[in-house]
Amino acid sequence: MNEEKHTYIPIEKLEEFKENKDSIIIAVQISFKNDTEEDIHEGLIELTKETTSGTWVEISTVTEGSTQADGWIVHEHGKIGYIGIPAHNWDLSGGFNNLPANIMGNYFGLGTLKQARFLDVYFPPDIVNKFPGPRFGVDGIYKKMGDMKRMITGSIVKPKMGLNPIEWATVAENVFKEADLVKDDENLCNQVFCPWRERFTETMTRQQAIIEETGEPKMYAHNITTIDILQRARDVKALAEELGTHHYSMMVDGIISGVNSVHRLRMQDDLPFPIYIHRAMHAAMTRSRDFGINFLVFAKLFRMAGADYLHTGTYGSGKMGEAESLHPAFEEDDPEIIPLELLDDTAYLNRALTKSWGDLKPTLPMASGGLFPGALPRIRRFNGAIGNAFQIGCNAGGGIHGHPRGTRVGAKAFKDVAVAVETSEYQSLEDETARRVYLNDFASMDGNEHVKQAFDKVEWGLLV
Ligand code: CAP
Ligand code: MG
Repeated sequence: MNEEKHTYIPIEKLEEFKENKDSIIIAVQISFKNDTEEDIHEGLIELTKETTSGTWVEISTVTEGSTQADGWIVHEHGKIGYIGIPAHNWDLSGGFNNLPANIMGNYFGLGTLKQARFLDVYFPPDIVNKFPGPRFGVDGIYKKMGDMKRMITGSIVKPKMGLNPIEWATVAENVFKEADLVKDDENLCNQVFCPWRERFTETMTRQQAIIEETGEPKMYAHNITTIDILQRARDVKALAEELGTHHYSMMVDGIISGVNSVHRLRMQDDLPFPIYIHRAMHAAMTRSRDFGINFLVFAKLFRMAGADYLHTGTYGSGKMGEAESLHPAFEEDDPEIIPLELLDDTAYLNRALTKSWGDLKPTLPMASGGLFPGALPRIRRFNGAIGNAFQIGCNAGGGIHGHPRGTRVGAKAFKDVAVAVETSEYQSLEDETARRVYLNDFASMDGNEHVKQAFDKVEWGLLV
């Protein structure tokens, strides 16, 4: 069991997969009693009963028919159980409001379990294809961004709260003058100090003027996470039509409002706008190694529900994560086995978001959280190593507004580094030293002082 304790077998790689491929399969890591093989098996039986048709004691009301909803253990791998759940246990008419109780409901509360971490989920293709997936997807988003052949660069207006609409829009305008995307922060919506209508109007008016002046594509992800998300989306659409603009996405705090709210928004054909999912609050469930839900599960659900953009981390280059290494397994399309601790690495998440999956379009991963211009080369290298090249969005809040020469110059530095790492010369460089030399030479060129100031800023630096 020792070697197994530290590895994970992707569900589709199980030797028992073929005979279980028409069922839902969940992978859960548990701790039970003394964690002997027998204890783990017993704990998995308890978990299986609790998440399908059973309860904590034998009952007299079981019928021959009721066993159609029973779950079973597909495979055991160390402390990980792969549990089969009949596909019909998911009331598809209930969408993503019925699913969670079937795959991540009661078992976290079982007092007998000393650990329960939901690692991964598999759905049969005919379930996956019942969901719409992204309306635009990676290609559709890049088409809206003029098919730019580089990472999309964006910013979150900071301070994230407290600015009035004019102040907010002025910061946004300075970003739009250089970079591609501006988003509301996760907690800014319609506060008294920054009503959404005024913020949207002031921002989109400025954005429109910059688009007309430069001809460059721009995108504003406007937070509609409110009581009635669909009504707010329709109100935003009506205001945008009044303003004569359409360069915006609907941003939803997807964990907070629920996958179902994203799916319902995606199903509105009168609201054909990109859906941008921020994952605020995810860490309350994803960070613990004892009880929780791996973000990989949410990434799959949000892709099915229709997320065009989804925050998935920074390959360990920012404030939200430990520095990540690029495990060789991630350079394969479908690794047979991976180190368990890497299951929520950005590389694995981004592969899940973008690899072929039923009829679903790929969702564009967004990297955000403590980023700065000098962080982009490392992100580009990791993204290229998993086969996604420049197809990723990168946002910086403090890493743009904290530039010594202010927001506009910070946004220019952020965008200029994204351009610099796309040159064929840079892309041909194999080793870290050569890449570092190239970028420092680039920063030392006349006219690139703003980049050098970003690389020299002690809290930022240069990651290749
Ligand atoms: C980043 C950010 C993002 C989180 C998201 C923030 O600001 O706006 O919401 O980083 O993290 O509020 O911290 P900075 P994740 O660029 O100033 O750090 O993408 O992991 O959900
Ligand atoms: Mg934020």
